[in-house]
Amino acid sequence: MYKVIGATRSRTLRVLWMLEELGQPYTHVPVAPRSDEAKAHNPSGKIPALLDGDDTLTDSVAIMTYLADKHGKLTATAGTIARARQDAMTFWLIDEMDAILWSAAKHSAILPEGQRVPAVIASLHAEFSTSAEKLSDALDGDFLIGDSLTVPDILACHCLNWAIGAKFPRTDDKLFRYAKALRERPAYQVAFSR
Ligand SMILES: N[C@@H](CCC(=O)N[C@@H](CS)C(=O)NCC(=O)O)C(=O)O
Repeated sequence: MYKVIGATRSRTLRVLWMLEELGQPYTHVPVAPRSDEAKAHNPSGKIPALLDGDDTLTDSVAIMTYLADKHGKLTATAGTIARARQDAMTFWLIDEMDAILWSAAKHSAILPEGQRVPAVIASLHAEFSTSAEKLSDALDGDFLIGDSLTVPDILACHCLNWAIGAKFPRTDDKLFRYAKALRERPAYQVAFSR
C-alpha cells in the first residue's frame, strides 16, 4: 500500500487528491516540512514524499505523474502528442503559478528574515494575475485538457487555492468557478479532510 508523507495543508494535498481520484488505498503520515520525520524520507526536509514498496519518491508533480502513468488514469499516454501538450500545461503551471506562489511564501515566511525582500510581493501578485488571465483564456470547458480531469487540473486547482490562502488578488469568475467545481469533487473533499 502507498504511504504519503506530509501535512495535508501543503503540496501533499495534490498527492492525496490524486490517490483518491485513482481509488488507490494508502496510509498518510501528516508530518510538517523540515521535521525530522520529513527528513527521514527526503534529506531536504521537503514534503510530500510517496513510499511505494521500498522506494521513496519526491516532488508532488513527479509523484502525480508517476501515479497517473502507473494506473493509466488522469493522463494522456506517455509518448503521445496529447501527452506532450498536457505536460506543456503542467510545466507552465509550475513556472507561472507554483514558482510565483513559492517565491511569495519564501519572502513572507520561509527565508530567514534577513534574506526576505517584502517589496517583491507586489510584483509577484501582478505576475500571478497575468498568469491567471492567461490560464482563464486557455480554459475552454470544465477541464484544462479535453473533457476529463488530468494532472494539470489538480496542480492548477491547488495553486488557485494556495493563491486565495496567501491573499493574492482575486482571479476572474471563470477561474474561480473552475476551481470551485474541482474542490467539490468527492475525491478532493476526502483528501482535504485528512
Ligand atoms: N517542487 C516540490 C516542492 C516541495 C516543497 O517545497 N514543499 C514545501 C511544503 S509545500 C516544503 O517542504 N518546504 C520546506 C522547505 O522548502 O524547506 C514539490 O512539488 O513537491
